[in-house]
Amino acid sequence: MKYKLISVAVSAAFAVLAGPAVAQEVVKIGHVGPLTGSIGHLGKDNEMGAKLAVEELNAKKTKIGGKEVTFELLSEDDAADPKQGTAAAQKLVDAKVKGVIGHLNSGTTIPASRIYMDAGIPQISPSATNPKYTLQGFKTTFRVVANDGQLGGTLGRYAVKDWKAKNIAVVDDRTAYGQGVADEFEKAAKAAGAKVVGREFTTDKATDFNAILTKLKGAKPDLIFFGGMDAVAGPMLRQMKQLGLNAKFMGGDGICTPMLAELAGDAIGEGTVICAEAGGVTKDKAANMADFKKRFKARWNIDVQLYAPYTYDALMTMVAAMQKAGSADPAKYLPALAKISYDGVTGKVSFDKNGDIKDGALTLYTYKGGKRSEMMVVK
Ligand code: ABU
Repeated sequence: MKYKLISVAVSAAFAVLAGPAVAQEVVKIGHVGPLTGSIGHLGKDNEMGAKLAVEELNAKKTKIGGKEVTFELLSEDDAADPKQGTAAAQKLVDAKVKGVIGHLNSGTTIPASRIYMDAGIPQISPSATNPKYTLQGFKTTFRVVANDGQLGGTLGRYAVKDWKAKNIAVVDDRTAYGQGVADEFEKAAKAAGAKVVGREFTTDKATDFNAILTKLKGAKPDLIFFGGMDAVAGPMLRQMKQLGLNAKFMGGDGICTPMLAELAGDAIGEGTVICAEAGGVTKDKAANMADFKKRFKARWNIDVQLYAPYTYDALMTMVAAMQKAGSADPAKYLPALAKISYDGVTGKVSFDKNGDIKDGALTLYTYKGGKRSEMMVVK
């Protein structure tokens, strides 16, 4: 009994010396993308990029304002649907996240951005490319990739000047992204001297393109540009081959995945499909990107599809701003985020007055031997 009393007294004395236990701050960060549906592979790619960033930050015991914090990723599925996108955004605001990485699609990112803006929560999209996203006058919207103006403009000029296309047809999926990038492409291709011999549209859920492709075949295009995602472009390429429509094929970042080759099968051709990712690393940064891809593969046992490195960098950039401000309070770190200069695996991340990445690059790819193959990085 006497020993027990002494032990209780010693414990109490240590507790007084150590002071009260302080719970470590948990910083919640939201992520949103389509985790289900036809482009679920792209949403999961982004999610894995964000999760890897959080795991690495927690493993190295990251501090904000001199105190160690734990990051928690709250990931939501918007299924690439604008309504589900706004519902997911409200859920994250209610859960009191300190920032959001997402969404993946322009069609979900733009409506969700008003909800984050109203709540004062910074949002960085790693993949939404419609220019309207950052042109709404919101202080909370940022993106770490180039936009559809750069994508469509560069591809339009390349199609005519380098790929020598003369008669071009344009198809889009009527989403904010697909229509936007197709319009920019058409504008640039016409300005470079091409004739647009057909303009058709489909949806982001369509699987049968025979009617529009048959119509376009009659117009004899030497190149078809598609504004949309890989899940639609793959079957479209297969149906072009079945119909004997032997035009070259071009698209923006939405089709520019290793998965496109699987979806298209042998209709992917040898150097007859060109697409562009809305980012890219110059040779001096290539080692960082290669190292990221190795870590990603080691962690998830799968290769990067498209924007996982950009999602990783978006999250790391947000945390760098929190560290600079010494606070995860959105009102305190938002000014630091607007002025940030962060060296990421995708290159330098800093933003212009609208929240668009400064000095954004593009990477042009083609497909050879059933694999995506890099052609060049352009600024
Ligand atoms: N940038 C391509 C895919 C995402 C979007 O809708 O913008």
